[in-house]
Amino acid sequence: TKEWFADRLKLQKQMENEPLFGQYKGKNVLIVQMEAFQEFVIGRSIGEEEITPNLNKLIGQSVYFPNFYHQTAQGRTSDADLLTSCSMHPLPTGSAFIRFAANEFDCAPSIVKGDGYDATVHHAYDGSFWNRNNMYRNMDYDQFYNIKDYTIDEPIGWSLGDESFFRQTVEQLKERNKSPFYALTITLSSHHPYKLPYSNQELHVGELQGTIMGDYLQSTHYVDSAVGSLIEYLKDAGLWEDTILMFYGDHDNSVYDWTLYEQFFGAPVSDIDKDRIVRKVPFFIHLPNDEHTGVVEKAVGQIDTTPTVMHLLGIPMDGRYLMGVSMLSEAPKSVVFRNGGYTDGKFYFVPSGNGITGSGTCYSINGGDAAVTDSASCAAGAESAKQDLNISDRVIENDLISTFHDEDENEK
Ligand code: GP9
Repeated sequence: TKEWFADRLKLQKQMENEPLFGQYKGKNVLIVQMEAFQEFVIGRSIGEEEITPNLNKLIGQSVYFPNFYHQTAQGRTSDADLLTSCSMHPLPTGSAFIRFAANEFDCAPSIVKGDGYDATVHHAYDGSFWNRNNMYRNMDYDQFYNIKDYTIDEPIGWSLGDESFFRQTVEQLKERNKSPFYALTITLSSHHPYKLPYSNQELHVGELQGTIMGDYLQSTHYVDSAVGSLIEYLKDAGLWEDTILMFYGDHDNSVYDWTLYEQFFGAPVSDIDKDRIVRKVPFFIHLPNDEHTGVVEKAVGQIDTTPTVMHLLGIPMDGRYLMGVSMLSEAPKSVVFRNGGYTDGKFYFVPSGNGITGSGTCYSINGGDAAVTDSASCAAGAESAKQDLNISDRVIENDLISTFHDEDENEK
């Protein structure tokens, strides 16, 4: 298992010789994990209205990854957090946040703190949900701002509307007055069942009005306007030009009535497209002064998020046990899904049944098009996906990162 990480480190180290490495050393990092926010709404309109006008504009000023996949399983939002912050796969059953919160992980907050960062996490809900109180303490955050730290002055859905959540979060960061900071913010307003108060339903969804898809589009439109406000709050606080801002969706929206998608797209959806729509969430990075804009088509996943942060901040990954590779690096790597499927951008493998047998359908991908191809083309990739998942499970279930750290310490 440790040899696997030694091999992975070779791939991870490639970023150290690439031009972006350390270009944003010492900048603040603000990460926005958006609840159930899927890629298919980005850049789309309904009637004459853009669903996500603020994100669309910001994406044009950012590095955007349209082929970014969520890799979550039963632990849903907590899996997204584990994948992005700690660069490990979710468990086959349950949530690592609940089952293994006492284990050692190399998560982003503990890494950046070694470089002098103040690390906080912000989520306007009960701190015990997904066992966050315990897990965040273990992840070494300096503070977890939860429901108790927010005034519920905009009641939406489960708790506080994202608009007010962002305003109060920026106030919290201002009040801390620590520089540089690393902050993870987890939104909630677009949580299932997506029912917004009537006064917040600003989109005209036509025939989808009154359906779960119509409600979902309304809620993503609301989140988008909250993001527009977040940008203004950051500018007003004088933080905009000193902050790397990252956005990603945590998981799919659990709307599986495909007739509603077909109604929305105005076209039939094939089986492979269904798989891809469910797994794709947006990911983009806004860099200070709108630097380095563009669309990066490569296939990347949530597990690659913390290595990407390290790439920009110039923090080497030696002695750390992370499974991802920077999305900004040229190093080749595929995206592995918990069901044993994977994609490397050229092929996309959908396992059949429970994924244990290794059989399934192999598709060759050409931009938006996908065609069934010879299963041999996916055999090596599927085998390697299985290995990655086994390694991750073995590490988490046996607290192996703690053992690795002890061994490394003894070897010094
Ligand atoms: C609750 C929130 C929702 O705190 O993060 O989690 P989910 O139900 O989407 O996993």
